Amino acid sequence: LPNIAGPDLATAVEKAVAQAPVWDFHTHLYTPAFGTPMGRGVDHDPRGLMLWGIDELLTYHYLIAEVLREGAGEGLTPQRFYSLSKTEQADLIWRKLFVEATPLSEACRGVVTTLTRLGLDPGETTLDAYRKWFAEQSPDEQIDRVLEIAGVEKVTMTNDLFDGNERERWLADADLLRADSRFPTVLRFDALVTDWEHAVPRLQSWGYEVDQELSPRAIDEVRRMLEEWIARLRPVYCAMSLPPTWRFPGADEGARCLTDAILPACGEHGLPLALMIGVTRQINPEAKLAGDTVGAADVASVAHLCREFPHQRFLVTMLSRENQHELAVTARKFANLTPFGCWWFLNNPSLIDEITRMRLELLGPTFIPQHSDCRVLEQLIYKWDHSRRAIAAVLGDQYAKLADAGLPITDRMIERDAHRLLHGNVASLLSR
Ligand code: REL
Ligand code: ZN
Repeated sequence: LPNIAGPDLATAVEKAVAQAPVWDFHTHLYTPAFGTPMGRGVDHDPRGLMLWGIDELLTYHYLIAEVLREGAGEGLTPQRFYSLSKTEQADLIWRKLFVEATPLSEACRGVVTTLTRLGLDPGETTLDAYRKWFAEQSPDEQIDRVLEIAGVEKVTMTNDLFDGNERERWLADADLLRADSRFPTVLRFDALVTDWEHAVPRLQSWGYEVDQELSPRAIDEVRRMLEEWIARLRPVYCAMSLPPTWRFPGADEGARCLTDAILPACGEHGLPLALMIGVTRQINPEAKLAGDTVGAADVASVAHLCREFPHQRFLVTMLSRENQHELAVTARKFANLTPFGCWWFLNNPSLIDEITRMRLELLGPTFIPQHSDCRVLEQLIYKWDHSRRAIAAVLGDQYAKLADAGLPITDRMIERDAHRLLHGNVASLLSR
């Protein structure tokens, strides 16, 4: 087999990574079956969960955080921003971040990439032309189009037990599960571990006999609830996001919920548990979804968990840059731990580059380099476009070093690794 070297090597890697189908491990995307606020040929549902189109793209909370900075000089406050209609918010964001300023940030550049790859001119001064184009699309066709452009095969959802809107939809429609096999489900339940106090009245209102003390009876009831929702959703894994203060072992009700109800349920059904650690919610509550921040968390807690539950698969992403090295080293110690993604504030090319290099050097191909965390369908286009480029650059450099070390690099190798990193590792972890 031919040995590829020099510029040909970089090109071959870029091509293989660009073409490998993606299994996106974590998103907040939905299908039209969950309702959608807009689109040709559907009943509009203002509370629908499937977000897509230009107004949603522009009112992404990453961009809200940015417009609150740009607009502060002319008196824009979070209260004032949120008092506007969605259309007005999008108009304001377009004007402040794209017309009156150069869209230099990663989240802004993402909108430019997305519009361009949809065949639209990203240089419009108003949103009229974009709105007209999106209004002509049907949500189903748009899903097909976006998955095709982005090269994404599976879009793993986040199905949150504590989201009342989504919960009602699952209870009302048993067929939701069969809606679209490209969108696997995930059972998410942060509050069981992070906020037991407020979880109790919610669970009680749903008919579970739980108490603040988390009595043995309450543990059984949490188990019963998890069993019911696992049966209803058939999730590919269970998930939680946790604050930087989270510690394991712990003595509080949340820690007991984890060890006595959640992990036994995962064990029973062979479900991996994903932990997203390091988010401090609402550091600036007025900014709402744009008001969450990052804090360095405790990797030793992850190690303890992996040691105490050796048969449980853990998929872990951490939000702070400071935790990345220790997490990768910990994964060398525990084969039941797989690091995934460059989450949220880490989803920037410079940080993806650094983190992916570190992981590749420490773990070889045994990790999941990226997930998109998209909230709006079309974001798949830019998140994967930008991430693929960053991953290809890192992989290309690593092959060049391997070639220098004396190993001929072949197309077969490159394709195998690109496929593994973008798809295969997720598929095999979720089907084990
Ligand atoms: O799943 C999560 O907890 C986070 O990814 C989200 O809460 C966050 O707002 C998301 O949009 C970040 O990318
Ligand atoms: Zn997320």
